Amino acid sequence: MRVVAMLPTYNEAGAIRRCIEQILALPVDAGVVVADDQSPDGTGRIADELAAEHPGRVFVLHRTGPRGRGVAGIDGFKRCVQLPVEYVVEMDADLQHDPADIPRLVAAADRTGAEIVVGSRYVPGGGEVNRAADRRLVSRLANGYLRLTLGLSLRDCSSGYRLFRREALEALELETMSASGPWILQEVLWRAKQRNYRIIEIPIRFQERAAGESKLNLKILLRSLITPFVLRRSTPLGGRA
Ligand SMILES: Nc1nc2c(ncn2[C@@H]2O[C@H](COP(=O)(O)OP(=O)(O)O)[C@@H](O)[C@H]2O)c(=O)[nH]1
Ligand SMILES: [Mg+2]
Repeated sequence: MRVVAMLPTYNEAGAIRRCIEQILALPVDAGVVVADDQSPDGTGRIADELAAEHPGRVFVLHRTGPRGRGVAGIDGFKRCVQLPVEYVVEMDADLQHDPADIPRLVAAADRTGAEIVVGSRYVPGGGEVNRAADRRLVSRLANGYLRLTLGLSLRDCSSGYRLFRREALEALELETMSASGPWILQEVLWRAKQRNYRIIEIPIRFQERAAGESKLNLKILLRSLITPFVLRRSTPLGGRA
């Protein structure tokens, strides 16, 4: 396997099968790690079925204890870096991130040698498809703010669709990350910046959800917005991205 996709899941029964099947059918040799938090809708069971259908290519973590996009993502990453792959891709399991973009993420990393390739909504050619104007505006504003407060030159700081070189991901010291929720996305960028990683962006079209519900809420948004200050306090001297 050349690349493994890490899918954090909570109640994604409506999309998980199609998402995984599309990843496995790609022209790159790809596997999947699912990090499920005991989804009440049976997402974990569907993932287990796929693991049985594709032995050695689909792995499922059934997490116990506190749930969250952050902690689940870290556990998923830890499983991924144990696999002999070149690249790890994190993405939503709800098909808002199109699996067909994975080969372009891989090609960009191959071409540039960058440690991280971000699937970006805010570079030319990228965007959001069929999304409500208010959600688009919130994403935009939050992004501009995160860019400034994290001190990054990245256009899309809250994209959950990103590729990492496996060794570079491992070197971020996953076990010492603290974010429990989706603000893990910013913590990872912050660590990458401190290590002077090269982060590049390629355009993606972010889709509206076809099934299931977003877990994003006001509390998560506010927590994400204070994250840069929490990170700065813990590690004041960042390098340059
Ligand atoms: N394991 C796990 N996954 C989660 C949790 N919250 C969200 N996710 C997953 O993280 C991804 C992004 O979440 P989503 O609600 O789609 O965020 P949005 O795209 O910003 O609306 C999806 O695959 C979710 O199923 C959680 O608490 N635990
Ligand atoms: Mg989503």
